[in-house]
Amino acid sequence: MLNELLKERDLPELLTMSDGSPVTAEKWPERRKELLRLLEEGEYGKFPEKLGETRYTEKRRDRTCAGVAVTRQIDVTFPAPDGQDFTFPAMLHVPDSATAENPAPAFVYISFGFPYYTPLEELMDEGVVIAEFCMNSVAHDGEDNWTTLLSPHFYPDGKRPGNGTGKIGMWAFAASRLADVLLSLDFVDPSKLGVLGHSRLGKTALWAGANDERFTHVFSNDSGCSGAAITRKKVGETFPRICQVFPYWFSENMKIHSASIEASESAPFDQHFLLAAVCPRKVYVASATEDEWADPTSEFLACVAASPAWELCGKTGLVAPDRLPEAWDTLAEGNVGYHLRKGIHFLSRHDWIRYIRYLRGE
Ligand code: GTR
Repeated sequence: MLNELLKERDLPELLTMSDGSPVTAEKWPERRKELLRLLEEGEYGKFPEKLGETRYTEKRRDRTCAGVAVTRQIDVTFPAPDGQDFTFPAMLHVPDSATAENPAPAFVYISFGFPYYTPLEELMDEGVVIAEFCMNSVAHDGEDNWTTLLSPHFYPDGKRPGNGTGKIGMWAFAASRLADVLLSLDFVDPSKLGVLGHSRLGKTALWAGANDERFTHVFSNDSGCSGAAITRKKVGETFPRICQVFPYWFSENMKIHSASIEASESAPFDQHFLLAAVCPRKVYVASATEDEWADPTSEFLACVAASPAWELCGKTGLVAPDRLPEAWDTLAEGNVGYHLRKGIHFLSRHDWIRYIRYLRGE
């Protein structure tokens, strides 16, 4: 049944190199680079290059969560493309159980603002480190003609080349810089480093995780259009609509593929390329039953369509019965994970707990 549903989407071939030759396991790293290039060129813009060391300073440290954790407020500084330093604030939430002797799994959590969607006491009780930053302290989530925060460091004259990064790329780059910080801490287990975001920040987490191979687990919560959801025959939000409302999230070139539904359905990529670019690492997608704007079926089908990449590399992709998921299904056995929560567009405790279990390898 799932194969039939995928056929109807008429997706671009994942396992054919751009020169028409078949992708082999040996050629996977090369194919992964092609996928990233297609997504850079057509959708998000070039993923920024790291130009030097990331530094941080601690501004404040408090005991939190009834005294079982410490929250550190830090400023993270990295060299921007114009040669100047850029600094953004972040929070490190560290449960007492995370020590050098017992390093903990950790998430970079890209947030809408402190403390949205963050059930911190439960998260600390689960023993995971959370490093969060707010998108609006890196790049303003609105039209600013590239004049505020990180944007003018990329486009000092306000002009952006066709494949110049959009705001999703800037947020994703900041997630990588916060990973630099986490990976310098001895109480973090580098073999369990997740990146997570909800909705527009789920798109961002996928883009960060697709590019930065230090993220071992990549989590997309209700990311929908231009995130985990297949674009071809998607319901709810479409490329034309998202680019009309949020053009600054994407590259200028994305306008080519968002000019019409037909244009979006003949792009040389679809969103299963984004999930597959995480291979051979792990990617996990979650949907909510009432989130029709994101389109749970198209999010699920992207997981199915991306899975052959893992199978080619001798790993399991999504392990799922041959039917569409039902509410509360959790499919977390493979290197592609998925769950369908009942309810609305939201990052809930149910979602967090499943992500934590997946990150821990349970
Ligand atoms: C909506 C947008 C979605 C999703 C959502 C969110 O307005 O259409 O793509 O990103 O915002 O971020 O909450």
